[in-house]
Amino acid sequence: MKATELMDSLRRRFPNEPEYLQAVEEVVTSIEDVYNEYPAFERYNLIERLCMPDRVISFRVSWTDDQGRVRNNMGYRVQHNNAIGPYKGGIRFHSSVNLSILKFLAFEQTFKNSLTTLAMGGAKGGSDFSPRGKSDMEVMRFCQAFVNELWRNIGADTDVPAGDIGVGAREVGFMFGWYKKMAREFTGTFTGKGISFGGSLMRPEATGYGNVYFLLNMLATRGIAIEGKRVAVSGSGNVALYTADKLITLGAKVVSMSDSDGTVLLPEGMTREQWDRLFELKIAMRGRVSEFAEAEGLEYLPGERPWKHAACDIAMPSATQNEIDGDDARALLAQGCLAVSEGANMPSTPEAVREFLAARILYAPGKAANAGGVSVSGLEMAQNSQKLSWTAEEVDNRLRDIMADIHGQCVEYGRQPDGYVNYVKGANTAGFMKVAKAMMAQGIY
Ligand code: NDP
Ligand code: 2IT
Repeated sequence: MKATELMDSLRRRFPNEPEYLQAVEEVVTSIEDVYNEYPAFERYNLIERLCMPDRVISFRVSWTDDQGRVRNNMGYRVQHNNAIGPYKGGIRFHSSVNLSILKFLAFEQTFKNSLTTLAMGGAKGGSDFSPRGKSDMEVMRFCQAFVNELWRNIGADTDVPAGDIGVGAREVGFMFGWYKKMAREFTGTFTGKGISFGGSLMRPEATGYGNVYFLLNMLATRGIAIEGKRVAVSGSGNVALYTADKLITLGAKVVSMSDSDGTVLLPEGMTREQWDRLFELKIAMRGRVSEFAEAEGLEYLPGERPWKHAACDIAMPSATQNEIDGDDARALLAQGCLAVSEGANMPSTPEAVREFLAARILYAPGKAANAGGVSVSGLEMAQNSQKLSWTAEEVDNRLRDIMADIHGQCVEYGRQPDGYVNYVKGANTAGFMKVAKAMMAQGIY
C-alpha cells in the first residue's frame, strides 16, 4: 500500500467529503509501514475495504412542529465495519451533520471500538436536525420519525446506536421507545438508556471520566501528578461536564468551559458548587455558557474558543471536530501545555496534531482517550444480554481497567526508538491490527 496513492484515489471518488478524507489520511499514513509488513493484506486489498463503509443508509425524516408545519431533515446511518462485532456507535443531531462527518465518525469508531477489547464493530448515524430550541414534543416526534425509517436496519446483534452531540438520555429514551414499539421486542438495541429500562450505571459519566483516566495513565509515564494542574476544557455537554467533574474531584483546576457561542474563563479553577450550578443549567434548563458566566461574574469571551485565552497545563477538547487549529496548538504550546487528551472526536486539525507530535508532548487522540463512552456502552450491552445490572463501582472499575489497557496498547504499538510514545500511531496500529486479522479470516464479502 502506498498511502499517497490510496488517498489520491479516495479524493477523486469522494471529493466533497473533507472530514472523511482527513480521518482516513491520518490512519493510513500512520499504519503504512506496519501494513506493508503483511503482504497478504495487500493481496486482499484490505486497506481499501477497511476505509470504505460496508453500507450507508440515508433517508428523509418528515415531522410536524408545534405550529403544525411539516419539517424535513435528512437521516443517515453509516455501518462502517462489523468484522469484530455488531455495528456500534452514536447518533448525532446537529445542524452541521452531513455524510462526510458521519463517515469520518464511523471510520474512527471502528478503530476506537477495536481498542476497547470488547466485541463491537463501527458505525455512526445522525441527522441535520438540531434539538436546540425545540420543545420536548418536537424532539419526540422527530426521534420517532427518525427511528421509523431506521429500525429495520438496527438490532441488539446487528447495530446498536447510542448518543453523541445533541443526543442524550432524552433522545435515546424517545428512540428506544419507538424502536421497541416497531420491533415488538425489548432488547438492548440502544445504549445510554435510562437506568430503569436497561441503561448502565456510569454510562453518562463514562466518556469524561474515561478521558481523565487515560490522561492519568499518560501523566504517570512522566511522573506528573494531576493535582493543581490547570486544565482547559472546551464544550459544556455530556463529555465536557463529566471531564470537569472528575478533574475537580482529583484536585485539578478547570480553567475554561465553552459552547458554540463562546468561552467562560475560570482562572482560579471551577469549584464543586460552580460545577453543580453549571450542570443544572446545562442539563435541566438547556441553558448557555454565557448565562453561567453572567450569574457567576466570570469573564466570557463571545465567539472564542478556550485555547488562546485560558492559561493551562493540559487541554481536553470536548466539543467537536477541528476545534483546535494550528494557531491554537502553537498558542497552547507557547504557554507550556504538556498534555492534550481528546474527549471530542478529531478535535485537532492535522496541522495541530503535527505541532503536538513535533513538540513531543503527551498527545492522546480521541479514538483512544474518549473510548470510555463506547466501552461502557459495550458493558451495557453485556448487562442487557445477561439481564443483570452491575453496580456503579463495578462498571467504574472495569472502565478504569479498559482505559489502562488502551493506554498499554498505545504504548506497545506507538513507542518510538527515542522512547517517545506516539499515541496516534499506537492507537491506529493497535486498532487496525485486530480488525485486519478478523477481516482476513472472514474472506472477501
Ligand atoms: P453534547 O451535545 O452533550 O455537547 C456538545 C458540546 O459541544 C456543547 O457544549 C456544544 O455547544 C459544543 N459544540 C457542538 N458542536 C459545536 C460546534 N460545531 N462548534 C462549537 N461547539 C460545538 O455532546 P457530547 O458531549 O456527547 O459530545 C462532545 C464530543 O465528544 C463530540 O465530538 C462527540 O463526538 C464526542 N464523544 C462523545 C461521546 C459520548 O459518549 N457522548 C463518546 C465519545 C466521544 P452548543 O450547545 O452551543 O451546541
Ligand atoms: O463517539 C463515540 O464513541 C460515541 N458517541 C459513543 C458511542 C456509543 O456507542 O456509546
